[in-house]
Amino acid sequence: MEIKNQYLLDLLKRTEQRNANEPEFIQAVTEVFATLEPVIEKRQDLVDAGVLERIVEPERQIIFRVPWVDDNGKMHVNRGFRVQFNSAIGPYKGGIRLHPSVNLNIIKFLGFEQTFKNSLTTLPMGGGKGGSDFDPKGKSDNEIMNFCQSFMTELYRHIGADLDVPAGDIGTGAREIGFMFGQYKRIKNEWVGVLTGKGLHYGGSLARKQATGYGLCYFTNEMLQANGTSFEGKTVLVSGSGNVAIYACEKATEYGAKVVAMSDSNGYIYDKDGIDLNAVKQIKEVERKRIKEYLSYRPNAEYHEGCKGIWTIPCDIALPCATQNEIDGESAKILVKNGCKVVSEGANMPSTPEAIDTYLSNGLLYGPAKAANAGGVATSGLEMTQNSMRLSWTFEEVDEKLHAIMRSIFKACDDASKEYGMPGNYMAGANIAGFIKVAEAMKSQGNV
Ligand code: NDP
Ligand code: 2IT
Repeated sequence: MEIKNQYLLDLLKRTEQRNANEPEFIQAVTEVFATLEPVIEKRQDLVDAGVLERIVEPERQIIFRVPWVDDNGKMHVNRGFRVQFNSAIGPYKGGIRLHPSVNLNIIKFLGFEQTFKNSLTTLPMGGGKGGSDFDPKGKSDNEIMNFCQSFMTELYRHIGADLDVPAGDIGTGAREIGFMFGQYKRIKNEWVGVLTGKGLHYGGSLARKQATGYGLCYFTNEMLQANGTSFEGKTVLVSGSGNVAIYACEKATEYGAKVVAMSDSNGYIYDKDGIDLNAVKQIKEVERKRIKEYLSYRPNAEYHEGCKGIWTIPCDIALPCATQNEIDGESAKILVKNGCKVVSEGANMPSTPEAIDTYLSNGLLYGPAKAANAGGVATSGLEMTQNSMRLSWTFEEVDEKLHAIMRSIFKACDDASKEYGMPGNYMAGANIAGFIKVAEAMKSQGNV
């Protein structure tokens, strides 16, 4: 990925200088800029309107103290973030990540990506992201509740159903959303759809839990079909074993593929007969234990320490569904050497720039995160619609809408890649299609 356009190079340099020590944010901006050259050359009006200078600067960034007390009465202090990146096409929208690695840089890269992803969904949602360096692992339900209530006690004043609608991400699932929603309602004394990913008894949408993983497979299936192939009979690796990974595994298996490996941050399991997903759900969704426990359900499977090794297993299709930069250049080369033909991203920015170069130069089909994993936030958008209408759709209705959205996202990426002279480069297509809608909206709204 090389940028030649002088205007983009100068702006990237200024962005790097103004955001020193934010490598993931700069990585995300660089990737988008590298694919926008043909747009910039055609659309001087967008350059004149200062759209790019504005799009790399969040509209608002909030950082706050989150004090909470553990079960032994000890006080802890974490740092909370909400970055409201862009509201050109709708209220800020994006998840809340709870993981010790969270800092402003991580939340900014995620908020930047979210802006383009949400644009691709076809729904009216702007981009935002939040989180904390709180580590939910090993905490009791009571400690999780104390943290979530403290987090919301500050966050509530910055969000709203027509302003900013957070949701889940790493470390934030239905349990955490429930505690945050309860605290928001209590403080504001109003019941509104201010969070998505809610429980089904109180305004959550059917199929939201499955949406990111299913959507990833719907997108990947479109990409495979457009290139004359399918999931049928393919060997698949799915990294991670959280919300996205579990439902990617489920849908890929339904499509006739065999998923042979999954992982967590400690290590990976390899089951040559195909993953027993009920065992994984029991371990991860019910017991909240480590993936290593899989061996007690399937003694013939293998467990290996370290998460990178998963990419050394021969496969046809890799679906990274854990975290950023989990596939580096070296892992990408091993995947290619072992015959992998497709990489489609459930996680946000799971491939390093070197990995992406390796996919593209070896002719792999590459489904970039902001298109491939957009099914989660799209279904959050559908949850917002149901909340506003005060009704709930059936699982089938939501799933059908999700499927249609993923088809339209693939088409938008495919069309843009062709229109701008890079057919088959869905990363370029996703960045261009996502960008143009936000840029047009920003230009129309003037200097804001
Ligand atoms: P979960 O918390 O449910 O699961 C995360 C999984 O990834 C776990 O298996 C976790 O292992 C692993 N993981 C997390 N961090 C690391 C790390 N630093 N190194 C290795 N493994 C790690 O999160 P989700 O499934 O919701 O999210 C996974 C990815 O998908 C993220 O990139 C997220 O941003 C993205 N995403 C999520 C959406 C959603 O709707 N939830 C929508 C779109 C994208 P462990 O348990 O050991 O930490
Ligand atoms: O990265 C993502 O798109 C998400 N974590 C989902 C965000 C949402 O608002 O549903």
